[in-house]
Amino acid sequence: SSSGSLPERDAYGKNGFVHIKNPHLDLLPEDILYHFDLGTKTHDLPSMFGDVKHGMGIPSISIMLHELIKLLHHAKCRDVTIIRIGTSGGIGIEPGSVVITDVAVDSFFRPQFEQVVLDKVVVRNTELHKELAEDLLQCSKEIASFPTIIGHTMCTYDFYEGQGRLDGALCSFSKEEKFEYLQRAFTAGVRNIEMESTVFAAMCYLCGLKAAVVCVTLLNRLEGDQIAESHETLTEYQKRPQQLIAAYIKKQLNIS
Ligand code: R2B
Ligand code: URA
Repeated sequence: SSSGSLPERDAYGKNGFVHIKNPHLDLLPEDILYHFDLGTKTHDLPSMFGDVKHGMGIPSISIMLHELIKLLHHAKCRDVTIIRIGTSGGIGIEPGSVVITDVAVDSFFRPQFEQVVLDKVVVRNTELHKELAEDLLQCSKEIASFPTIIGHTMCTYDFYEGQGRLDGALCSFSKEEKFEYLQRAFTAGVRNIEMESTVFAAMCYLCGLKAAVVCVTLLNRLEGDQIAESHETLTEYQKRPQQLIAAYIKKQLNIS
């Protein structure tokens, strides 16, 4: 990759392998990952997980959620809270701001997700857990490290034309039309755009999971389309939702 010489890459070993900073680990005859119920002798971890890649967008997260929710069910987990964290494009807010979603909306700013089931369109609710969103906002005030707001999140099926970008391989609208659309989104209460929130909200709601969506904004879409901040800045931004959720979890567990 072009960012091979950046300091963050030092955390990784040669050939892209994850570097474990623990000299004792190599001396273990077997490493048992107790909480995952996996071990290096009992399981062929490279063949089980060596090709793990994370997808993007509604189809990827929906497949993952089907199986995660069934796993929670089979494991008889109770009172589960599930939080999607990630990146997004902001609308009219400072880059690096974190948006806690109150409702995920589609490209028409409708608070719904349309799932095609057989040959019918089933419309599902995309509201998120209000109290959880408020608790997360409160947490962000306590850590006070970066701007955080509650707002609507628009979920699209595409990163380029689907998010009104002028820099895709295809573009079938004018600059003026782009701004008019983003302006209307802002007026409708949309503060950021990403690609998973509607199906996430819909599935969690139907399955009775307390759910939140917390995404950092990498840019202000009223100012541009390209993600041009430095690798360092983007890495720092991406840590923000994790920092907020870590603070929330600590608070829930009463750890200071
Ligand atoms: C946010 O970032 C990704 C696109 O760059 C996508 O997964 C999303 O929702
Ligand atoms: N992710 C998106 O989906 N859009 C952006 O603009 C940035 C990150």
